[in-house]
Amino acid sequence: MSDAASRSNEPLFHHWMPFTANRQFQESPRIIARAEGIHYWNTKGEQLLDGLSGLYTTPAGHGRREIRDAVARQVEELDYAPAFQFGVPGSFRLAHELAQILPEGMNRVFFAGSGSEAVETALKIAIQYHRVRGQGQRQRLVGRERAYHGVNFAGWSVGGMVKNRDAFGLGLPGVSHTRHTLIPENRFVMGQGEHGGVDLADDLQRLIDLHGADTIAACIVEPIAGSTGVLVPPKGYLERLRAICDRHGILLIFDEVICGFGRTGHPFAAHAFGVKPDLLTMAKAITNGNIPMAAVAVREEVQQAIFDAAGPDAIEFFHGYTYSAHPVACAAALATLKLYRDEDLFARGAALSPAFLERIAALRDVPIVVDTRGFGLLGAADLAPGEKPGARGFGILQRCFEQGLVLRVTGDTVIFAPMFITGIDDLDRMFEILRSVLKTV
Ligand code: PXG
Repeated sequence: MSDAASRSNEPLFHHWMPFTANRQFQESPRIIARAEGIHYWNTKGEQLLDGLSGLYTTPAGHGRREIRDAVARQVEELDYAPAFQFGVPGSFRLAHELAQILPEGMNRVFFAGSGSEAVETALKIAIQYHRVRGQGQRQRLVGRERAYHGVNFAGWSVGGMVKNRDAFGLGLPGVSHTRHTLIPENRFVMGQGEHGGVDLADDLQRLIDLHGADTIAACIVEPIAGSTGVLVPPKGYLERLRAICDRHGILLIFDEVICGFGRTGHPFAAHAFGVKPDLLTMAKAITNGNIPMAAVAVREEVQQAIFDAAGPDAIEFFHGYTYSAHPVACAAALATLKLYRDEDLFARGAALSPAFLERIAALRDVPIVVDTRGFGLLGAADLAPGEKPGARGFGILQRCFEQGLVLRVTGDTVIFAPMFITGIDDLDRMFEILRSVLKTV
């Protein structure tokens, strides 16, 4: 045992863990103590394969020296400066670099500290945009069933994960949801399904018919719904959403907190699917997970409308966080983008995708696997529930960890999101472990 945690007798119960069965965890802790490349080590010094790129955060691999050095240099040079009415050099450089890889015209970037904050920011920009253009009645927000847009109030309100909503009351008023896009006709399809795209997107039109377009500010979707189990948009779905939004003056927001930075084989899912939103949220892989950071990219005209409405010396947007454009996060992000460029990592991820998707699809031969889905380096398999929904999934998580594999489980769905630097042998090992565990549950 090499780490402090394994030697200490400190109780575990003081830390109230997020999205975790705390008491169950305290009974059998899964503690990750060290990481490098595509591996973790637990407190016993045993090696684990990271099949989830951190938490979709770390596609360039753990322990990248280039990022560590940039962070260390930045802490030495400027650890922090006030975020409001003052600037730091890195944020302007970073926003400029992001604008080079974002869809054309999405070249205004607002920084936040987490994906949840980025979502709140995007929704507030959307509402203010309409207000400054004399359409303050456009306040309704449209989300989707099974969506995950973080845990803050607007985010969970537009989100559609039932467990994330039901303990917290009514949420934001004026929120409507379209159906999710997982339909039986597209079962076992890898990539985009042929069925349902237009019909499902037309849910937005139905909400417009019901509430009136002039009450709707924005429609927010994850291009691929990640957390809920990798729901790939059927063909034509995103295009149809875009067309409906255009026809009715509704802003389209892509939440790319998971999809962004090469996960789809392209810089952003907007590129992968050829549909451009008005606002785009990103987080996680922006710093390769090394330092918390998130951002909202905004179409130039959206920002311009908000700027035009304010006096030349006025604060245009009464919003921001203490850690918006934190200098250390900016340094980590700049070093990360450089790694993505220097090592051509998005292309490397794209090149790995067919082998990955093939292995996900091949899980179909396991009797308890009832669906497989995937796109780029995001893949999932649904399992038939065991005696209680979620029990089988949790058992798999636990046993995979014991066998040396970290993946994600939601309910009875297993999710893989391998790093872009993963080798074929590593992929084989991951699926070998999963398959051996699937035989036991
Ligand atoms: N939007 C999307 C699409 C996300 O996936 C958030 C917003 C919120 O980001 P923050 O940084 O506030 O957590 C997310 C986060 C999982 C899992 O296991 C996914 C997320 C977070 C935690 C767990 O799928 N995504």
